[in-house]
Amino acid sequence: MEQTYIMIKPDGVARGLVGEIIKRFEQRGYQLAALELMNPTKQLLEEHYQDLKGKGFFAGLIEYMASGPVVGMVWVGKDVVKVGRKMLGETNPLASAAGTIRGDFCIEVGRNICHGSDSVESAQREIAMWFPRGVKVASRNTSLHALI
Ligand code: 3AN
Repeated sequence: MEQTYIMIKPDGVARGLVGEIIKRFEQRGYQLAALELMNPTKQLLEEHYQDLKGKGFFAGLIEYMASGPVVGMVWVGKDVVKVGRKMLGETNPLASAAGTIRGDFCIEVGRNICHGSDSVESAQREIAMWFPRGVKVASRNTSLHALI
């Protein structure tokens, strides 16, 4: 089953949006497979955002991400990478539709509440990086979701 890495950034945690974000993924029908509140090192954040190293906002992004605890999660289910990104909204919150997390809760690209893997390959890389001890997906009572 497909997995994705979703991270609630320091602003999302500070604003008390952890429960709201978990609720949306649960209600959609996805399964939570791992969750950790942590204070990531700059080294881990630089590795996570390695593709953005050349960008002018990179140093500020690392500072902000290291400024407080984040909540890292692995969510599992059908097409969860693509659908998870849709649920998050666009990178720029102002371009995000109402009903998405960014569209409902923020207006600044530099404070956009959450991260979601952008492909199945990135998800595998990010899950291995953030949950190095591995993730075990419990079998689920599928009768709840059998018709979905
Ligand atoms: P996404 O998080 O939607 O996949 P990326 O990977 O392009 O978007 O950017 C990663 C993070 O970098 C964003 N979530 C945002 O916090 C930050 N970021 C992206 N573009 C900008 C920008 N123009 N100015 C400031 N921060 C940015």
